[in-house]
Amino acid sequence: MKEFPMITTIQQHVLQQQEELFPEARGIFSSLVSGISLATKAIGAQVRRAGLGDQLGAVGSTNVQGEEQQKLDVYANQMLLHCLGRRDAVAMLVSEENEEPVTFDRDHAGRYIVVFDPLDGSSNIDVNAPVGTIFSIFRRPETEDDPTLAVLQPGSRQVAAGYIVYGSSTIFVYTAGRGVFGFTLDPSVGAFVLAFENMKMPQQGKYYSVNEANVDAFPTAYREYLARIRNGGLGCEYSSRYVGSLVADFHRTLLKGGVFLYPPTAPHPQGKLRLMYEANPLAFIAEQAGGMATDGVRKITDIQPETIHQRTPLVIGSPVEMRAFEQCMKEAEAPAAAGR
Ligand code: AHM
Ligand code: MG
Repeated sequence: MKEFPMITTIQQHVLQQQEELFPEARGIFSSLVSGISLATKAIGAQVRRAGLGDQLGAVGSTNVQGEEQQKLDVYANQMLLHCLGRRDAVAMLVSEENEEPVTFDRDHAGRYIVVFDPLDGSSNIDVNAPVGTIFSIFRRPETEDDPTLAVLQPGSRQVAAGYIVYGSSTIFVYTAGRGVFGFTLDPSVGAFVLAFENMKMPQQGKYYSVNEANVDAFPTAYREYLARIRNGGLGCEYSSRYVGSLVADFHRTLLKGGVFLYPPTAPHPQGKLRLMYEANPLAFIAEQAGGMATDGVRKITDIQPETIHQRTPLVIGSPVEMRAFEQCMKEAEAPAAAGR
């Protein structure tokens, strides 16, 4: 009899990993991933239809960051809250679009906190560029009753993290601390199917990714680093690539190697990106794939957050580019220390 190639869906994969990693979790963790997968299939479908109905453009309100909310931001947020809020394992949901954590009174059943950016890069939708969803999962600390304090955990405590990129295809990338796996949405099956097994970032890439329009406002060490990259100081000829959609820029960096930077600038002295639902999940994935992530001083995953929507500078990428960045930071510190 002819043997047909079999597929592995994200649910099957998570169940297998769960048996190995969290035998005590009894399907709980996979139910969270199923909730995210369901919500993001619905979000992806709306993103693909953008322009056909009335989904494009702003709703006329701003979110907690003071940023204009797009209609699809609101839809994506509601869909994640709806699909995850019904899972018994969820104690709290924290979203870029909500000022405070959304809590569920489930006594001790709710053991996980899911933090997410429902639709990252949403200002790109109107021009048909890729956008994404980013998430991070923590255990709820047993001894902390205050929801905000329960959420404020460093990235090193993430149980799992991932992102979905709505690009030329829809791809779901996740880690639960044992490697990074990528799944492509097969629209004919309606499932995310394993397509990238144990993803590893190349040691060095040929792309650097940064909003160079801001370069005059970057700290000196960042400018020196970019000059080194451009002048062949890292032993390779680089090209620049910048979508302005973090998930898309990071996904390319994961597959092709290189470095992505969002440095501190004058309007954003703490950087623009958010620690808990942008930097942390991508840093966890980068580390699992053999890469690194820093805020210029510390590992991203070592930062103890002080507020839920806190911003951070982010430099993330392949080991060669990241070590060269650390070197630039050290050299910038040395004369400063000598002059003290
Ligand atoms: P958002 O969460 O409001 O969409 O903003 C985050 C986005 C990232 O996707 C992207 O890396 C960055 O903003 C681009 O910012 P800029 O336009 O300043 O380069
Ligand atoms: Mg975002």
